[in-house]
Amino acid sequence: MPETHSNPLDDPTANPFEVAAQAAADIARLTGVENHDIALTLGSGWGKAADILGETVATIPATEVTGFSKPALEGHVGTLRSIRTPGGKNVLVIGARTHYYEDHGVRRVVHSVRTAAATGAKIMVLTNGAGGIRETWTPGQPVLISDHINLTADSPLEGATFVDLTDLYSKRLRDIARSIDPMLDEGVYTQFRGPHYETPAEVQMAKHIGGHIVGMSTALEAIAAREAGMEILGFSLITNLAAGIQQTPLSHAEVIEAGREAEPVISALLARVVEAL
Ligand code: 8IG
Repeated sequence: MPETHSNPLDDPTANPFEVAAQAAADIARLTGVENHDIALTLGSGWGKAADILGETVATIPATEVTGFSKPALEGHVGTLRSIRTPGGKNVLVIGARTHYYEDHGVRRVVHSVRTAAATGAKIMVLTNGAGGIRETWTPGQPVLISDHINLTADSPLEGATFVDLTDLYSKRLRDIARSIDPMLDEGVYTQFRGPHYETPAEVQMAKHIGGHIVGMSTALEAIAAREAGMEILGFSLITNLAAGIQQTPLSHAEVIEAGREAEPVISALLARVVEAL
Protein backbone atom coordinates (compact mmCIF):
# COMPACT_ATOMS: atom_id res chain seq x y z
CA MET A 1 0.00 0.00 0.00
CA PRO A 2 1.50 3.39 -0.91
CA GLU A 3 2.05 5.94 1.84
CA THR A 4 -0.63 8.57 1.56
CA HIS A 5 1.16 11.30 3.50
CA SER A 6 4.80 12.27 3.60
CA ASN A 7 6.87 12.21 6.77
CA PRO A 8 7.30 15.69 8.28
CA LEU A 9 10.90 14.82 9.16
CA ASP A 10 11.65 14.64 5.45
CA ASP A 11 11.15 18.41 5.32
CA PRO A 12 14.62 19.82 6.06
CA THR A 13 13.14 23.03 7.50
CA ALA A 14 11.13 21.10 10.13
CA ASN A 15 12.33 21.29 13.74
CA PRO A 16 12.83 17.65 14.82
CA PHE A 17 12.04 18.48 18.45
CA GLU A 18 8.71 20.02 17.46
CA VAL A 19 7.91 16.92 15.42
CA ALA A 20 8.81 14.80 18.48
CA ALA A 21 6.54 16.95 20.68
CA GLN A 22 3.72 16.40 18.21
CA ALA A 23 4.40 12.65 18.24
CA ALA A 24 4.29 12.66 22.06
CA ALA A 25 0.93 14.45 21.90
CA ASP A 26 -0.32 11.75 19.47
CA ILE A 27 0.81 9.06 21.93
CA ALA A 28 -0.92 10.78 24.87
CA ARG A 29 -4.13 11.06 22.84
CA LEU A 30 -4.05 7.49 21.47
CA THR A 31 -3.01 5.76 24.72
CA GLY A 32 -4.75 8.01 27.24
CA VAL A 33 -1.46 8.07 29.16
CA GLU A 34 -0.28 11.65 29.62
CA ASN A 35 3.31 10.90 30.67
CA HIS A 36 5.66 7.95 30.47
CA ASP A 37 8.45 7.27 32.98
CA ILE A 38 10.65 4.87 31.03
CA ALA A 39 11.01 4.15 27.33
CA LEU A 40 12.16 0.82 25.97
CA THR A 41 13.24 0.08 22.42
CA LEU A 42 12.97 -3.60 21.60
CA GLY A 43 15.49 -4.98 19.10
CA SER A 44 15.77 -8.45 17.57
CA GLY A 45 15.11 -11.12 20.17
CA TRP A 46 13.70 -8.79 22.84
CA GLY A 47 10.11 -8.54 21.56
CA LYS A 48 8.46 -10.77 24.18
CA ALA A 49 9.55 -8.51 27.05
CA ALA A 50 6.57 -6.26 26.42
CA ASP A 51 4.14 -9.12 27.12
CA ILE A 52 5.45 -9.81 30.62
CA LEU A 53 6.35 -6.29 31.69
CA GLY A 54 2.90 -5.47 32.94
CA GLU A 55 -0.56 -4.60 31.77
CA THR A 56 -0.79 -3.28 28.23
CA VAL A 57 -2.85 -0.09 28.42
CA ALA A 58 -2.79 0.55 24.66
CA THR A 59 -1.11 -0.68 21.49
CA ILE A 60 -0.87 1.69 18.57
CA PRO A 61 0.56 1.25 15.08
CA ALA A 62 3.63 3.44 14.77
CA THR A 63 2.23 4.77 11.51
CA GLU A 64 -0.48 6.61 13.53
CA VAL A 65 2.18 8.67 15.26
CA THR A 66 3.74 11.75 13.66
CA GLY A 67 7.13 11.18 12.08
CA PHE A 68 7.39 7.40 12.47
CA SER A 69 8.54 5.31 9.54
CA LYS A 70 7.33 1.88 8.57
CA PRO A 71 9.54 -0.99 9.78
CA ALA A 72 11.79 -2.34 7.02
CA LEU A 73 12.51 -5.81 8.32
CA GLU A 74 10.88 -9.04 9.32
CA GLY A 75 11.37 -9.45 13.06
CA HIS A 76 10.93 -5.71 13.65
CA VAL A 77 7.45 -4.88 14.91
CA GLY A 78 5.92 -1.54 14.01
CA THR A 79 3.94 -0.75 17.14
CA LEU A 80 4.14 1.47 20.18
CA ARG A 81 2.74 0.15 23.43
CA SER A 82 1.96 1.80 26.71
CA ILE A 83 2.45 -0.63 29.58
CA ARG A 84 1.78 -0.14 33.26
CA THR A 85 4.09 -2.24 35.45
CA PRO A 86 2.93 -3.87 38.70
CA GLY A 87 5.03 -1.22 40.48
CA GLY A 88 3.02 1.52 38.77
CA LYS A 89 5.51 2.77 36.17
CA ASN A 90 4.31 3.83 32.75
CA VAL A 91 6.60 2.29 30.14
CA LEU A 92 6.55 3.29 26.49
CA VAL A 93 7.61 0.25 24.47
CA ILE A 94 8.95 1.12 21.06
CA GLY A 95 8.86 -1.76 18.61
CA ALA A 96 9.42 0.46 15.60
CA ARG A 97 13.09 1.14 15.10
CA THR A 98 14.30 2.94 11.99
CA HIS A 99 17.84 1.88 11.10
CA TYR A 100 20.51 4.15 9.71
CA TYR A 101 20.97 1.79 6.74
CA GLU A 102 17.39 2.49 5.63
CA ASP A 103 18.71 5.80 4.31
CA HIS A 104 15.89 7.99 5.66
CA GLY A 105 18.43 10.18 7.42
CA VAL A 106 19.54 10.33 11.03
CA ARG A 107 16.57 12.48 12.11
CA ARG A 108 14.25 9.56 11.42
CA VAL A 109 16.64 7.16 13.15
CA VAL A 110 16.44 9.05 16.45
CA HIS A 111 12.84 10.25 16.23
CA SER A 112 11.58 7.50 18.57
CA VAL A 113 14.15 8.50 21.19
CA ARG A 114 13.25 12.20 20.96
CA THR A 115 9.58 11.27 21.12
CA ALA A 116 10.23 9.15 24.22
CA ALA A 117 11.89 12.14 25.89
CA ALA A 118 8.95 14.34 24.90
CA THR A 119 6.54 11.90 26.62
CA GLY A 120 8.43 12.58 29.84
CA ALA A 121 10.63 9.48 29.94
CA LYS A 122 13.76 10.02 32.02
CA ILE A 123 15.29 6.61 31.31
CA MET A 124 15.87 5.17 27.84
CA VAL A 125 16.45 1.45 27.63
CA LEU A 126 17.94 0.48 24.27
CA THR A 127 18.11 -3.18 23.25
CA ASN A 128 19.40 -4.82 20.10
CA GLY A 129 20.54 -8.02 18.51
CA ALA A 130 24.23 -7.88 17.69
CA GLY A 131 27.38 -9.78 16.89
CA GLY A 132 29.88 -10.72 19.60
CA ILE A 133 33.63 -10.28 19.28
CA ARG A 134 34.55 -11.81 22.67
CA GLU A 135 35.18 -15.51 22.13
CA THR A 136 33.83 -16.36 25.59
CA TRP A 137 30.36 -15.22 24.52
CA THR A 138 27.82 -17.57 23.00
CA PRO A 139 24.78 -16.89 20.81
CA GLY A 140 21.69 -16.27 22.93
CA GLN A 141 23.64 -14.45 25.65
CA PRO A 142 22.53 -10.95 26.74
CA VAL A 143 25.27 -8.43 27.60
CA LEU A 144 25.23 -4.89 28.92
CA ILE A 145 26.60 -2.06 26.79
CA SER A 146 29.29 -0.22 28.75
CA ASP A 147 30.27 2.32 26.07
CA HIS A 148 30.25 2.68 22.30
CA ILE A 149 32.36 3.46 19.25
CA ASN A 150 30.36 5.19 16.54
CA LEU A 151 31.73 4.20 13.13
CA THR A 152 28.87 5.66 11.10
CA ALA A 153 30.72 8.97 10.70
CA ASP A 154 27.38 10.63 11.44
CA SER A 155 25.66 12.25 14.43
CA PRO A 156 22.07 13.01 15.36
CA LEU A 157 23.19 16.37 16.72
CA GLU A 158 22.77 19.33 14.43
CA GLY A 159 24.95 22.42 14.41
CA ALA A 160 27.44 23.24 17.15
CA THR A 161 25.71 21.10 19.78
CA PHE A 162 28.43 19.81 22.09
CA VAL A 163 27.16 16.99 24.26
CA ASP A 164 29.23 15.18 26.88
CA LEU A 165 29.21 11.40 26.39
CA THR A 166 31.13 10.40 29.53
CA ASP A 167 29.15 7.66 31.29
CA LEU A 168 26.75 7.59 28.31
CA TYR A 169 25.61 4.10 29.32
CA SER A 170 24.88 4.89 32.95
CA LYS A 171 27.00 3.02 35.50
CA ARG A 172 24.15 3.44 37.98
CA LEU A 173 21.70 1.64 35.68
CA ARG A 174 24.21 -1.09 34.76
CA ASP A 175 24.69 -1.76 38.46
CA ILE A 176 20.92 -2.09 38.90
CA ALA A 177 20.84 -4.59 36.00
CA ARG A 178 23.65 -6.59 37.61
CA SER A 179 21.78 -6.60 40.91
CA ILE A 180 19.10 -8.59 39.04
CA ASP A 181 21.57 -10.84 37.17
CA PRO A 182 25.14 -10.79 38.57
CA MET A 183 26.28 -12.95 35.61
CA LEU A 184 25.68 -10.13 33.10
CA ASP A 185 28.88 -9.35 31.22
CA GLU A 186 29.39 -6.02 29.45
CA GLY A 187 31.22 -4.63 26.46
CA VAL A 188 31.80 -1.77 24.06
CA TYR A 189 29.21 -1.56 21.26
CA THR A 190 30.64 -0.69 17.87
CA GLN A 191 28.11 0.69 15.41
CA PHE A 192 28.76 0.05 11.73
CA ARG A 193 26.55 1.52 9.06
CA GLY A 194 25.44 -1.85 7.62
CA PRO A 195 23.31 -3.38 6.25
CA HIS A 196 26.07 -5.76 5.23
CA TYR A 197 27.75 -7.55 8.09
CA GLU A 198 31.45 -6.85 8.63
CA THR A 199 34.33 -8.58 6.91
CA PRO A 200 36.57 -10.55 9.26
CA ALA A 201 39.19 -7.80 8.81
CA GLU A 202 36.70 -5.15 9.93
CA VAL A 203 35.84 -7.24 12.97
CA GLN A 204 39.57 -7.40 13.82
CA MET A 205 39.73 -3.61 13.43
CA ALA A 206 36.78 -3.20 15.80
CA LYS A 207 38.48 -5.53 18.28
CA HIS A 208 41.78 -3.66 18.10
CA ILE A 209 40.18 -0.27 18.72
CA GLY A 210 38.41 -1.60 21.80
CA GLY A 211 35.08 -2.97 20.55
CA HIS A 212 33.40 -6.11 21.88
CA ILE A 213 30.00 -5.98 20.18
CA VAL A 214 29.17 -5.13 16.55
CA GLY A 215 25.80 -3.75 15.55
CA MET A 216 23.89 -1.37 13.34
CA SER A 217 21.62 0.65 15.60
CA THR A 218 22.20 1.80 19.11
CA ALA A 219 25.03 4.35 19.20
CA LEU A 220 23.21 7.08 17.30
CA GLU A 221 20.09 6.57 19.41
CA ALA A 222 22.08 6.77 22.65
CA ILE A 223 23.64 10.08 21.60
CA ALA A 224 20.20 11.55 20.90
CA ALA A 225 18.90 10.21 24.22
CA ARG A 226 21.75 11.89 26.08
CA GLU A 227 21.16 15.14 24.21
CA ALA A 228 17.54 14.93 25.37
CA GLY A 229 18.72 14.54 28.98
CA MET A 230 17.79 10.90 29.47
CA GLU A 231 19.76 8.29 31.41
CA ILE A 232 20.58 5.30 29.22
CA LEU A 233 20.68 1.56 29.73
CA GLY A 234 21.84 -0.58 26.79
CA PHE A 235 21.52 -4.33 26.25
CA SER A 236 22.77 -6.43 23.35
CA LEU A 237 21.58 -9.93 22.69
CA ILE A 238 24.56 -11.70 21.12
CA THR A 239 22.78 -13.56 18.32
CA ASN A 240 25.95 -14.55 16.49
CA LEU A 241 29.68 -14.30 16.90
CA ALA A 242 31.05 -11.65 14.55
CA ALA A 243 32.39 -12.56 11.12
CA GLY A 244 35.65 -14.50 11.33
CA ILE A 245 35.18 -15.08 15.09
CA GLN A 246 32.63 -17.76 14.32
CA GLN A 247 33.75 -20.27 11.68
CA THR A 248 30.52 -20.28 9.65
CA PRO A 249 29.04 -17.50 7.47
CA LEU A 250 26.50 -15.13 9.07
CA SER A 251 22.87 -15.32 8.06
CA HIS A 252 19.81 -13.26 8.96
CA ALA A 253 17.90 -16.53 9.51
CA GLU A 254 20.47 -17.58 12.14
CA VAL A 255 20.08 -14.21 13.86
CA ILE A 256 16.28 -14.56 13.98
CA GLU A 257 16.54 -18.14 15.26
CA ALA A 258 19.01 -17.26 18.05
CA GLY A 259 16.68 -14.42 19.03
CA ARG A 260 13.67 -16.70 19.12
CA GLU A 261 15.41 -19.22 21.36
CA ALA A 262 16.76 -16.65 23.80
CA GLU A 263 13.58 -14.57 23.87
CA PRO A 264 11.81 -16.05 26.92
CA VAL A 265 14.90 -15.84 29.13
CA ILE A 266 16.08 -12.37 28.17
CA SER A 267 12.55 -10.97 28.17
CA ALA A 268 12.04 -12.11 31.75
CA LEU A 269 15.39 -10.55 32.68
CA LEU A 270 14.51 -7.28 30.99
CA ALA A 271 11.12 -7.10 32.69
CA ARG A 272 12.75 -7.56 36.10
CA VAL A 273 15.39 -4.95 35.34
CA VAL A 274 12.84 -2.37 34.14
CA GLU A 275 10.79 -2.82 37.33
CA ALA A 276 13.96 -2.23 39.37
CA LEU A 277 14.92 1.03 37.58
I1 8IG B 1 21.79 -9.50 14.96
O1 8IG B 1 27.50 -9.49 13.33
C1 8IG B 1 23.47 -8.72 14.29
N1 8IG B 1 23.55 -7.44 13.98
N2 8IG B 1 27.17 -5.00 12.40
N3 8IG B 1 27.35 -7.28 12.88
C2 8IG B 1 26.62 -6.12 12.81
N4 8IG B 1 25.33 -6.08 13.16
C3 8IG B 1 24.78 -7.22 13.58
C4 8IG B 1 25.47 -8.43 13.67
C5 8IG B 1 26.84 -8.45 13.29
N5 8IG B 1 24.62 -9.37 14.12
